[in-house]
Amino acid sequence: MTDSFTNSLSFSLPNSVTIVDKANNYPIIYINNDYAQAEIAINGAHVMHYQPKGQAPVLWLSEAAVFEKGHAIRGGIPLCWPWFGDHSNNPELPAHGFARNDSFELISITSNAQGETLIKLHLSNNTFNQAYWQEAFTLAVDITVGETLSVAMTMQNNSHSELPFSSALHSYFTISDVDNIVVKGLDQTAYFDKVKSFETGTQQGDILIDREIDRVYMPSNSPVSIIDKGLKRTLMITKSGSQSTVVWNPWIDKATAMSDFHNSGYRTMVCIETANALDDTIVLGRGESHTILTNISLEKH
Ligand code: TA6
Repeated sequence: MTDSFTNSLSFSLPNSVTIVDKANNYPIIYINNDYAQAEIAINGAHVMHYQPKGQAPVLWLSEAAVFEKGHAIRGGIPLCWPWFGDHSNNPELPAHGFARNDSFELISITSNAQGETLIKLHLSNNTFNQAYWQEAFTLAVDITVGETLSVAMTMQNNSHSELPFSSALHSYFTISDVDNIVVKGLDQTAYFDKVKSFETGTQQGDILIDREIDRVYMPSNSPVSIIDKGLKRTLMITKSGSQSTVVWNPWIDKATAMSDFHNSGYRTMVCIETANALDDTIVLGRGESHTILTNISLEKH
């Protein structure tokens, strides 16, 4: 039986794709192609699961995640837009903007000649986001599920003046345990340490996760990798349209304080976020657009 959402589409789905409500009016795109299984919530255009064939899941998802409109899913790849972190002028506004909580329009789902699944979703001004942002915009999200997971977010300024946008593809990665991994690729990179009131520092060598870490590394446009001895694999994150990379693990106290973050979850996750954060804010003139892209792949040891 096809879901009512599927029946409402103006296009037919590839055989490797179904769409089913996970909760009331909360459709999820389920993909099972030759390369991987993946799950994408249409709400928030949120990739919540990506698991290459024969591998453990690549993206981490909290056991306490909440699936309801207006609440960001804890895990996967939340879209932080049109601002990253707290709003610079109004702390009342939702952290990380509204895109991750908003209802996107599903534009197309196709398979390419290589058997990858391509998903396109759009967001523009609506009654929900008008409360937070009154400027005209479009936000296009293009997701490719294959041997590599690719997520591209294209923001367009349709207003009559230039506008600043900060953003992040806030990727949560599954690891075997914080004791088993190192993060490579940011050696000698400057960072702002949000745990120490944005104190600056320079990364010395690989990053070990042995306490709360919340750092914005910049300028950072090189590949970052998570070497996981426990899962005997390396996760590789490459990107474009981004000069800042955020590394985050809440550790015990912050994880316990978040109701949608299961308490021991901090041990099996780390965020490596492809961002336009802090001084890497993008200023777009009238009609201009910018794309931020992250590519995620893995190598077995
Ligand atoms: O990207 C790291 C961060 O900005 C942390 O400071 C923490 O707030 C995290 O994002 C999660 O934010 P959220 O609003 O999803 O709980």
